[in-house]
Amino acid sequence: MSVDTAAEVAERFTRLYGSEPEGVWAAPGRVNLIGEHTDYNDGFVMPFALPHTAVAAVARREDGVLRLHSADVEGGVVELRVDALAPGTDRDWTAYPAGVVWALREAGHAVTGADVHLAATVPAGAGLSSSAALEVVVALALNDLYGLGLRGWQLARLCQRAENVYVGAPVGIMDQTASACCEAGHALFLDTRDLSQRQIPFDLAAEGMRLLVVDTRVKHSHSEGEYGRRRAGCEKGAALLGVDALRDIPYAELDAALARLGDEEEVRRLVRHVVTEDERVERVVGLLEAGETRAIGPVLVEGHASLRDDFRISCPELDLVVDTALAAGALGARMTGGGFGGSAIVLAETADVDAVTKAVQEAFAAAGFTDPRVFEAVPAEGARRLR
Ligand code: GAF
Repeated sequence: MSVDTAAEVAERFTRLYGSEPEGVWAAPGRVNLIGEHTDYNDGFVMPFALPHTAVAAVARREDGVLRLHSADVEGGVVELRVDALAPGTDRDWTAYPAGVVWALREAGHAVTGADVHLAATVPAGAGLSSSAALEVVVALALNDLYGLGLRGWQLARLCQRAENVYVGAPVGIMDQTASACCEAGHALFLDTRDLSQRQIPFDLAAEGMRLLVVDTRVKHSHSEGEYGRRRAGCEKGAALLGVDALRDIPYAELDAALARLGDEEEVRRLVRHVVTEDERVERVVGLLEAGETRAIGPVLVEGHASLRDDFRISCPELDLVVDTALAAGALGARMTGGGFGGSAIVLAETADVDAVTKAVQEAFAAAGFTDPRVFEAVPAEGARRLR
């Protein structure tokens, strides 16, 4: 997001509300390199930030009024009272920013109101965390303006609470932490149990490779119910195995754990995915730190097979991206994010990018699927103040 664009967002704020904003902030969407559906099992993830962001121009208010406006949604300014915000009362886009205000106030922070104007470039419904970007940008702006002194991971926890309780979506902590804490040129190795983090240098271009995001344009329909079902199944698995979370099952003890699950076929599949996925994240970190970047390709493919066959959250479009990209010479590919649609990532040699892109587009056309949106993803900055 250029400074010019931040100025435009500020100008629109001024036209809308009749006075200037106190500042402009941005928070990115993300792709996840590896570590899917591990975050609500206290496991490992490895997202990086996209250059696509949610941008917010914000000013404080002292009269208890919260005014919200989005350049991306028709319907004008929505006016709410901060002391009337209550979980489950809002089914609209405003639930994300309002939920953040609710979560901050619930945690004891004296947020007395705000005027907010938002504009986002993160594609919505593409599995690229547009809602986390919306939450984090508002949280960061209010943190700065109200002098709350909260760190990135603390803002992420509050945003997750907003989404879990206020919006009612049982998501983990990955997306909010990615948006708040990622750094340009790096993937974020995150332990979701204690939110300890390591920034892993991830500069594919320097090594002659590229990472493509393929948005299948399949909106993840029914995903909320299915997501919650997977999460409940994982929690059941942990309870049956007598651990706090599936993260506590060591990879070396997976077979023994699966044997103990007896005829719980579905739970066995979910457990196998989560435990092997945590191991894949650790393997990818090891390979990247050893400079063996090309070798992560097959690990990404293993991860996709596990999500498709064990976790059962892929769809024909995502499988087609992976199969076609690999057949056209890609080093690796997998679905990314919550599943049931959304996006896949493809790791390819720079020289193969055009051929891989063309192959995927042609395969989609031949299958009668909507033309996918393909773009290159370079790890970008996390949430920040623009002006
Ligand atoms: C969605 C959720 F929001 C994340 O918390 C995570 O569980 C992800 O799906 C799957 O890895 O993006």
